[in-house]
Amino acid sequence: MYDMQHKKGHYSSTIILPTLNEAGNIKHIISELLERFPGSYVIVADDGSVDGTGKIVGKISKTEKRVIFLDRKDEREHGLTASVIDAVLIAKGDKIVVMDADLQHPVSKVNDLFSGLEDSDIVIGVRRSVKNWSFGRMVISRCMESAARCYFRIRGRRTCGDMMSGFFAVRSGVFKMIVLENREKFVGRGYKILLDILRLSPSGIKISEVRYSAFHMRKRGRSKLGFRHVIYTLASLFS
Ligand SMILES: Nc1nc2c(ncn2[C@@H]2O[C@H](COP(=O)(O)OP(=O)(O)O)[C@@H](O)[C@H]2O)c(=O)[nH]1
Ligand SMILES: [Mg+2]
Repeated sequence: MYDMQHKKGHYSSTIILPTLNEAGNIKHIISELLERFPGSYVIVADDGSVDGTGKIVGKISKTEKRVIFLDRKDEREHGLTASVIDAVLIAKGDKIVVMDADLQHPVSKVNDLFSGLEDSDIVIGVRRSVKNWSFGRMVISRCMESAARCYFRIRGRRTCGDMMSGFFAVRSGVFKMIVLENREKFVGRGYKILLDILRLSPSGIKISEVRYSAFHMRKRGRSKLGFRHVIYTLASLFS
């Protein structure tokens, strides 16, 4: 199994969870990740949740050194992308996974993402299908995905099976390099950091995919995706 190095006291990877009002989910996902990945750090990058998420994570991080609470409530720029970027810059180990904190991404697939990094720089979790999405959300998602694919093809860049995935892994060195060299080109308030990474990554980067079918419905809390994020995604594409 991938996650063995912890036995030597060496933490080999970091899992980043961006959060905004995930009090109903955060405890659950942290304990599942800690149990399955004893050699990983978990960074919770919280954007000033008002439902107590920060309090819960702060408390856990006091007794569990593998949990790092990145409290962004006083930051000037809020947003999912900006939060992940800040977390990447303090991430430890040579592998980074980014996933939602709302239990929609299967924890059971995280190991496949990590393993994929043995011979790729970026490994993307690709959803086979999404059930129970509203018609509107499905249409917007498909349109954005097609627009992204078209734009990337025109630019001669590689596409992948889910350009908008929020569930992916990147080698730390590659991730930090892309962020440090292009910080101002990321759309911080945006929702689709993977698009920025793919757009800004140097040619020659090796990308692979891990398919998963279980994209769970949210059980607690609600989606923060709004119309403005569509605009930010377009900005990610065309800037
Ligand atoms: N730090 C941060 N996290 C966010 C923000 N918006 C959403 N999130 C988190 O990003 C993940 C995905 O958000 P969600 O609303 O579930 O998006 P959806 O799955 O596309 O509907 C969840 O863990 C959210 O708590 C934000 O502005 N800042
Ligand atoms: Mg979600």
